[in-house]
Amino acid sequence: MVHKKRHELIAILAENEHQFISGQALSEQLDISRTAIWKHINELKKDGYQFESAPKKGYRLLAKPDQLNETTIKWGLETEWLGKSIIFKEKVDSTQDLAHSLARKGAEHGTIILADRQLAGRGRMERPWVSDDSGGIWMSIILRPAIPPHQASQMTLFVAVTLVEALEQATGQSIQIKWPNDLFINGKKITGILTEMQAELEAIQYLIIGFGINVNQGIDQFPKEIREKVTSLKIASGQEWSRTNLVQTILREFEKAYQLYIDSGFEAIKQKWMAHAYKLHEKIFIKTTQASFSATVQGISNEGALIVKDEENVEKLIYSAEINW
Ligand code: BT5
Repeated sequence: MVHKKRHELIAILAENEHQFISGQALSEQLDISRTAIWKHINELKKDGYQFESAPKKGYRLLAKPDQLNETTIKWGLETEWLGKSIIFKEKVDSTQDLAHSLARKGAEHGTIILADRQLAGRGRMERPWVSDDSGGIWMSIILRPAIPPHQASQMTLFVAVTLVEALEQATGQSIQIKWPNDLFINGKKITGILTEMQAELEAIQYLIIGFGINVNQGIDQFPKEIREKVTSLKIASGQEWSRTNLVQTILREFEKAYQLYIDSGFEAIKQKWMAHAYKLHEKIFIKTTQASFSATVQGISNEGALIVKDEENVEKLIYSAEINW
């Protein structure tokens, strides 16, 4: 109960970012005494919130801690529909699984699910995703797009482009997209994307877009087996980043790009994808169920397939394969 009031108090102060709100007004709105308000403020200070208080004027919120939660994300969030509903968990098995169960119960388009730590984060084909650490952004977005199911693979590429742009904008790092669903900095994986869908033949019921971004982990925080091939924004840039600010930038850019994609289609995204493609025109080695061959990367198709040219200069579309990059 106490925490509910504290949550409401911070929400009121956060909504009125630059203004003082009097103890009297807060006490009326929250229906608790002014002494109780003062006690909550002191507890919030211990959590890292900073306030200015002045006699007669009341309280004003100056800074929030870099703690991911619903309130810190909502404070300063510039989106219209994305993240209107935010579910935050300190600990969860997988935000992806929680998102599925919420979507089945009717969670609205644009609901986001975030966790500080995941105990069973997963990648494609049930591969484990290391995320038992609050240094990263582990997030799933529920979307209900009016596109046919066969276009869903475009969404992974759309998300890759959007995340690259948001992260480059926020951190100044140079990021590449490795087909189909990885983001790379300096040849190492910083982000993985997992798109899952519930659909009927003609229509998508919902999409769950999950992504994990390594933000403030040091290399020792990753298991030995993957240390050679992973990185974080901190490792790459030498500084820590506010996960809250990154989440806000991502949500803002995601909403803008989503609208563009729905209104104007895939072409603009394809161009941007090409501009960030990992190993574009370079040689890779491909193993499909039918054949193994070397090829050079050319781009992507509208269906989200990788376009390559083999050694005889014949163009091929790759939908799924083991690739040696
Ligand atoms: C992916 O799968 O890259 C998609 C990862 C999606 C994770 C998000 S986090 C929020 C949401 N909730 C979930 O439970 N999942 C989503 P895939 O392409 O299959 O890559 C998996 C491989 O990446 C693993 O086999 C490791 O080699 C490597 N890996 C695992 N953890 C990593 C990490 N933290 N950073 C970089 N690489 C990692």
